[in-house]
Amino acid sequence: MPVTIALAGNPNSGKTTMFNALTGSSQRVGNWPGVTVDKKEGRLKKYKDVTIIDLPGIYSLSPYTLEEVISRDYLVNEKPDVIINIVDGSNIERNLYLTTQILDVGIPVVIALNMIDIVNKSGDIIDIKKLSETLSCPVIETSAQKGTGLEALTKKAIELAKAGKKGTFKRQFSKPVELALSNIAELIKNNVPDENLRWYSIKFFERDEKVLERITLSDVIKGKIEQIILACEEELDDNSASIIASESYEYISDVVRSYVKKSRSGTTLSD
Ligand code: GDP
Ligand code: K
Ligand code: MG
Repeated sequence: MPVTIALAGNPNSGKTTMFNALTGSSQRVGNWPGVTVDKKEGRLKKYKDVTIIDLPGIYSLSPYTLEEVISRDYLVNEKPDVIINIVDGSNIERNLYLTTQILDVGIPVVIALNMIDIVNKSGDIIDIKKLSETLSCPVIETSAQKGTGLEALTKKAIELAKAGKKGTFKRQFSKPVELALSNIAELIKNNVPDENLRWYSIKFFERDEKVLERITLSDVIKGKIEQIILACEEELDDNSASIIASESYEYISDVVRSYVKKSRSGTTLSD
């Protein structure tokens, strides 16, 4: 069975190094449709039927930059079988912002906790098991530069792709937001793919224009969604997109506080 793996991660997380290590000389560079951003594709070494797509380096899946739009369109519309999310372990808190958004999409994800050589040298300790449980996805320690962990990473990615199960991650937003999301989900569930329902509910809640353009809903439904959003905005006294962003940062900082122990000043593990 042919498998397509997408590599996604922040700039400087080691994506190019990882892509080169995984694909060797089998790379082809083209363009994403209609734009001049490079699209790199390759075959996984020793696996002729495994294609790896290198997505542009991004900090989030918001609709604001060309790179973000390319990445989200690819993940949501083209649907790779599995996503390898490269996380710079030495900058974990910043990198996890993109991770939560990738997990929301609903495609199976494996996290490559990269730069693990730097993490280990620094003496920081990341509780991989707890992190993996919390995010409901496998976390594999890698050093793209030294070539460690890559075999385990690709093995896990192929295994998930072949199992064909959708992601099960569901972070809890605050009660008013969860209520709004489930009401929105009820209204849009016949218009969007099942596996992406959570993603679309969040995007509708954020009034994400790119999504509003793509998914056709009746004016009545649109009006109902707007009422749901307005009620939540009134209750939380903030606009919907910034509610999602600030609750995301809170969630990530909780995760990091619980599962990452910094070696030096300012230990982040609570007590
Ligand atoms: P990209 O922007 O995500 O494509 O990142 P690059 O692959 O260009 O990597 C950024 C820098 O980090 C380069 O200098 C790499 O050699 C280095 N790098 C990548 N992966 C690792 C790793 O696992 N450990 C260490 N120590 N350095 C790495
Ligand atoms: K770079
Ligand atoms: Mg790069």
